[in-house]
Amino acid sequence: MNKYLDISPEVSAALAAGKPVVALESTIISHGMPYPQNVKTALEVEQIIRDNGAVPATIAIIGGHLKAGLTPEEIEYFGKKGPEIAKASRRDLPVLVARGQDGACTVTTTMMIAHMAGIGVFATGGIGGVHRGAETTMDISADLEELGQTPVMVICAGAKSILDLGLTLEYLETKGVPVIGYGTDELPAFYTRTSGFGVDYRLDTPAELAAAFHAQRAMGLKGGMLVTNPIPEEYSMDPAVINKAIDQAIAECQAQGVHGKATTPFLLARVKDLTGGDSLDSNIQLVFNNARLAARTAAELVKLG
Ligand code: PSU
Ligand code: MN
Repeated sequence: MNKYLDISPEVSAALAAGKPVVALESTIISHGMPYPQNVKTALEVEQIIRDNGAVPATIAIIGGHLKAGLTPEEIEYFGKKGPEIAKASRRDLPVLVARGQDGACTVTTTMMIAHMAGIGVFATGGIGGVHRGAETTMDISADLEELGQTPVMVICAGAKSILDLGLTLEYLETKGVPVIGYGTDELPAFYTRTSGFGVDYRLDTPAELAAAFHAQRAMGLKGGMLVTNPIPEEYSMDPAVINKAIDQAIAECQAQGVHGKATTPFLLARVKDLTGGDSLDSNIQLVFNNARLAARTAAELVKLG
């Protein structure tokens, strides 16, 4: 175990006892939602995981330590500081850790730290992917590379159409990442249940998800698994409304020359502002939905040894 890894006593005890644990990211707290909804949501997500029989492990970098399992005070700190906390992807870890700084973990770094800690299942909202226009900008999220090399199951609500969903699926195919639809044959597009793109496999129960991931790990295959769980019908949004906001956000992003790690947070914030509170509400509900599924899947996974 590396000396920078710091697993909370509760998470450490759960892992040692073979109990189910679910990892959660912290970029969604610091960069993905406004304060105080971010803190309220993060704490509720942890409660939902407990209510469904697993232990939550929110993952972040604090003072240069890779933390698996935060206290409510630490979650409040990440929520309140918001974007002042560096968004930490794989390339940021060495310098942040060496300097003893804080970092909000993206899907990439949450997968890395979850794996270091021995946690196999991770719930979030949406993943990064191949951006629209990537054929000239080369903006492809490190999340896709991580899915190609780190054995963690990521349960999300699909990807937002701020991305090129077709190219994102092509990239995942190249990297050998199974894309699973939970109860659906179609890739969900975060705010909406459909996208027009098919997934690789449809699985219908937490036990089936656990069995597939168990087989992947037992074969020693490197790489993760992407489970896409459609937003509950009652919270899904009108595709015309959301797509209009996304198109406008992308146009503003290009006009303002936003690039690099700032692109995704910029687009997410603009889409939220342009659609009022509706998209934030949907965003919160889909994270709850993913947390429930992750806890149940982690509970099935521990039965397989
Ligand atoms: N997409 C979302 N919500 C998010 C993110 C992406 O719908 O909160 C965050 C996640 O932390 C993800 C990161 O890992 O943005 C991807 O950033 P980038 O595109 O810069 O790799
Ligand atoms: Mn990028």
